[in-house]
Amino acid sequence: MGKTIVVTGAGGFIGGHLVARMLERGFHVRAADIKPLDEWYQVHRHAENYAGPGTPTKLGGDCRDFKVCRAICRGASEVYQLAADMGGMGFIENNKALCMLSVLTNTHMILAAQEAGVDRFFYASSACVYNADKQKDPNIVALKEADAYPGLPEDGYGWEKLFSERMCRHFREDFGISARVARFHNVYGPYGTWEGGREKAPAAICRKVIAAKVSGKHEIEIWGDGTQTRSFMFIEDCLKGIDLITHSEILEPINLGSSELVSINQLVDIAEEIAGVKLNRSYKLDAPRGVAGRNSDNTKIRGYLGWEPDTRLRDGMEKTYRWIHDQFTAKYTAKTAHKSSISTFTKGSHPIPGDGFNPESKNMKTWKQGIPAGWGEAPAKSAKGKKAPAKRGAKSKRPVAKRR
Ligand code: NAD
Ligand code: GDC
Repeated sequence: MGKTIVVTGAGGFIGGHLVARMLERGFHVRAADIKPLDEWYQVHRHAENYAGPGTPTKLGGDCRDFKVCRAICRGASEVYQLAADMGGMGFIENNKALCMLSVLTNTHMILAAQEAGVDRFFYASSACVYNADKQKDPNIVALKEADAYPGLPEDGYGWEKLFSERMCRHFREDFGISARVARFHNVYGPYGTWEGGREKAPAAICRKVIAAKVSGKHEIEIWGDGTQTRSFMFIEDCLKGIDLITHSEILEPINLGSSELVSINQLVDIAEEIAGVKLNRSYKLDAPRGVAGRNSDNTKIRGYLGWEPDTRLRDGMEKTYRWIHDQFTAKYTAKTAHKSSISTFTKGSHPIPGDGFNPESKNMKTWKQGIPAGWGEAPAKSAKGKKAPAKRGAKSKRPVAKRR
């Protein structure tokens, strides 16, 4: 048996593809994800799968738990840290605390990888680390790596990524781990999130166009005014880039993204053309919108590798559309198609002055997701005469701010 490779977030979009790639190459793969196996986009039976509750391994796949990280990293040659609680703009704008909790996963994984003495540790960062002031114009100048500083990243998710990039750097400098970091720019393709609230624009637009076609109601709702610009990277390019960067001597965080800039209106044009329909467009201006413009400056990656992501958006979208179409028609009919667009996160959040709650947060009750599995509450019963320890989450006497 060859090398042992660890992929976390393996039940997700990029992780599922990466496990497939590693198995094709004959490696022994440990695949971990917090989700139960039946919710993974791709389950590879030849991998050693560590999944959420109710699935084969006793240990589970929650990488916030150091025990899990240690077990999956033992004896491994390479670790790909992709696990993160994340999604498209709808999710990350309204769930900043959950996004930030991913630092726990990143921290435990790099500690475990360091302890295991791995040859390579790959960390999936994001274009969301870039300074917001440099992304205020749809006709954006493409972002080069230095534009991450001075730090003003996407609130919540971007700070988590920037902090964790920095941690990789200091673990490398101080402890010698061979860490490599890529800043992914919006990745799309088959076997990823296409409904439910965490989906990103390429999948969301495909789904909306398919719903319009299937239902015969030729309308589409677009978040923002449609002039905002992005570049989108096809999954095959992402996988190639991960491989090249991991096995390179590139020590700094580097862009891994397409430089084909389009507006969201143009993205809709492409999906309509693939579907062979023309839809009436409406624009939801209070929806999560993110930055006005974002593109990847690929000077560095071309310089280092003589390569950059080059799949044409039209070609990648065709493959993505076909896959989502199959998923959609397996689940919805003409009568039920409208239900596919019911998402929990259709409103953008607003900065909160002072010390308040985010009134649009839909996950007020899920903060406990940050407590690693197995760190149960202290037993309620106590020895006779002794005061029982306070339960975690028990009501404190301290006054708490009221929800607005
Ligand atoms: P995804 O949401 O499809 O996959 C992430 C997976 O991580 C999910 O399956 C989730 O269940 C899992 N996860 C969350 N918390 C976990 C935990 N505590 N333990 C184990 N697993 C956990 O996302 P993706 O698109 O495949 O993204 C993979 C990585 O790439 C993430 O780190 C993400 O931040 C980064 N990234 C992605 C994009 C993109 O456009 N897809 C862009 C920039 C960065
Ligand atoms: O969600 P996203 O793909 O994330 O949105 C791109 C743009 O498309 C936004 O301006 C959004 O308002 C617009 N949009 C229009 N309609 C829709 O129906 C829709 N759904 C969605 N989701 N968007 C719509 C992403 C992050 C990722 C990741 C990458 C890195 O930001 O969400 O987590 O890190 O960036 O590049 P985007 O590109 O803003």
